[in-house]
Amino acid sequence: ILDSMRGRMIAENNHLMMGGIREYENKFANAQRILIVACGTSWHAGLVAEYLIEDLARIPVEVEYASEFRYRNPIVNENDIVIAISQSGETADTLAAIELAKSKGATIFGICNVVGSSIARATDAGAYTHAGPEIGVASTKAFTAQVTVLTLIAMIIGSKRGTIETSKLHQLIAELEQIPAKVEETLKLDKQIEEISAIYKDATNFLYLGRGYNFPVALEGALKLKEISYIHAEGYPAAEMKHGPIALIDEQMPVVVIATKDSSYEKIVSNVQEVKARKGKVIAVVTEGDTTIPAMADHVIEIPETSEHLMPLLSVVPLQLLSYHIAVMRGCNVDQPRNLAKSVTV
Ligand code: F1P
Repeated sequence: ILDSMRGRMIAENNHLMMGGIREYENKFANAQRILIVACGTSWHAGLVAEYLIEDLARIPVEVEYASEFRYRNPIVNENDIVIAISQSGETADTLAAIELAKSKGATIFGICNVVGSSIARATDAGAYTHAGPEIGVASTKAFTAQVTVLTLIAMIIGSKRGTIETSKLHQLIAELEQIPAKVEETLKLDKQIEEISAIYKDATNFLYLGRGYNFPVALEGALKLKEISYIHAEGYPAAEMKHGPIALIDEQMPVVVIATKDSSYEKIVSNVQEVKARKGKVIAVVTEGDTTIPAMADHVIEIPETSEHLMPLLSVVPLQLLSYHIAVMRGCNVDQPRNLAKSVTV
């Protein structure tokens, strides 16, 4: 991890996407703005990066669906850095967004899983996630790997720019080292999540709520359920609930709340109260040892504690397992969901 903080591990492992993070450290540190383009799960990883980079490196970040960006007339400047994220490296929308940004002189940094893919070749520099092939169509481990690379980028730029305190940086590095073991711990929740899945497998709608770093995770949880279980699901920032989705809540509505201990914890406690007051069924993902939300929730999934900056790496796992079990119980093909292609090349 320390090596990768100096850009070495990532840069040296990435022969094809020349440059790597280290060579572009200065460029990133001096960027006026970072634009992130991606689709689907990769877009959600980009949203986590917006929170990370703005918080740790204090550079403005915009995250765009490549499928929109490519068709509008966006403002892109020569001193912008565009990060393109794609598991397959073949997504046509993301490739077209890259070409558009390139034509306006921006520097393109790719984060891809597939070595030598079209997106890897179209970028100026980049980092491979090396997550191995995704067996199924829906991205899962690619998300974790993308968020890890993006976390390192935010930490590297933040330390270069002096916007992150050394003690904080060391704390994050130490916590990052513990993430693999904590993911293992989280995977042990499989049986419990299977039991919860059996209760809700016939639901027709799901709501996913999260705040801060867990907001993109709520979006990702909802997307996974849609993709592999074919259940209508919506992800929302919990604070937006009162602006519309709250009207949907009744005793039929399962609400997955990602409510780990972080800077927005007190606020999400009141969101859970709002859901319970309307008789919604709360499946809460909480930090181990929490007692406040478990006292209100219908089902509690406890995951290990970590810094809020790293929490998406853990909190996404129970949501992936929930979608997986519900899909299997509904007889869906989790590896090859209907209507979805591994690489969306049109
Ligand atoms: C983007 C994506 C995936 C999704 C599905 C369709 O792919 O939307 O996130 O799970 O496979 O494509 P990519 O650009 O990350 O390869």
